[in-house]
Amino acid sequence: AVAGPPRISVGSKAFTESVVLGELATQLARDAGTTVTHDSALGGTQTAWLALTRGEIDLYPEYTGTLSRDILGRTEPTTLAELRAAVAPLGLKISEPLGFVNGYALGMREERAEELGVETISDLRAHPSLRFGFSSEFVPRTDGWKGLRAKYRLPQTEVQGLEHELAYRGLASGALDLIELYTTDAKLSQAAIRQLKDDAGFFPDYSAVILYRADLAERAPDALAAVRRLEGALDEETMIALNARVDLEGVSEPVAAGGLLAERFPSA
Ligand code: PBE
Repeated sequence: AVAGPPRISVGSKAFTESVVLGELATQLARDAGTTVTHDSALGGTQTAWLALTRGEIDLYPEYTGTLSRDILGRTEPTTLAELRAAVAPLGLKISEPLGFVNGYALGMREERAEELGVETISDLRAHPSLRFGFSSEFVPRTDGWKGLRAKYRLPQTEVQGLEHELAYRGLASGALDLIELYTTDAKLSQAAIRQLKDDAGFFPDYSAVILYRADLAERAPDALAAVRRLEGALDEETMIALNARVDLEGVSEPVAAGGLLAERFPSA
């Protein structure tokens, strides 16, 4: 075999935070002397997962709840150890948690929620004509609208699929009454939005982790060690601030990621 410098490929899903996390991993691995391509914003969860299992990418940022429910089809809460055992036969490993949770939640404009007296997801049952706007991946997911409407017996039928980036605008304009939030969305802090209480405990925990191919440990040990510096290194506040750099200030993901690394991970 030709022993060249190691090459790896990082993937990310098509939303701001995933691309930023992919960039953080990419730049850390590059600083460790690895040739890295970032296949950025590949698509939804299933697309990224398929690319990983096929070996088209070596790692991508994922969330424990997404892995458990959407990828592995689990219906009961799973521990990280159980998730690790489930992916090991596929030649995959899971990092330690990066340090923050980006969960799903349902949100309404504060004013509208107040006017209708909606505080919990159960309260939505009394308002069947509300217009919902969800990202297209959320609609069919068992940990998304599909499971939610069954669990809470929600009657709404006006459900529109849209890009998550456009959802907040729909709420603001009044075109939509309710959207699904990602709890680390930068736009959440900007608008007066009420996060409805998940009173039936429907949503699982969505801790951010790096999912990677087990053979990376032999193929590119330095890159893997560098990427794993992200473990425990990103708290919720840091992640929201990174998302804000991109979504509110218009900075590119590579620049936002590079800024954090320069500040927190100055290379030796
Ligand atoms: N989440 C919330 C979604 C998107 C944001 C982390 C649960 C996911 O990527 O699975």
